[in-house]
Amino acid sequence: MPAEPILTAQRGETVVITMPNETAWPHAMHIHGHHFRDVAGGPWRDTILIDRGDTARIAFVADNPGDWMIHCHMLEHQAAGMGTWFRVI
Ligand SMILES: [Cu+2]
Repeated sequence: MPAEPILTAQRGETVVITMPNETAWPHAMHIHGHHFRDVAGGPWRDTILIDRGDTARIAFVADNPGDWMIHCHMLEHQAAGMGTWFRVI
């Protein structure tokens, strides 16, 4: 886990995260503490499956103060390092 968050958001700020999958495998990216939507539309989620070669662009309102993980929900991928975190202050 990195020592520093990938982003720090003010409470109430809208956060957009772009997640390109440049690997050879799909990844089920999961965010703690918040629900998000694909910016293209669709339901509220806490996990989004990103196929190889695809890019997900998600948005949410950072309304839950704390330190929150973003990681692949395929736990062998997380164990291999596919995890990071963000902060809401
Ligand atoms: Cu993965």
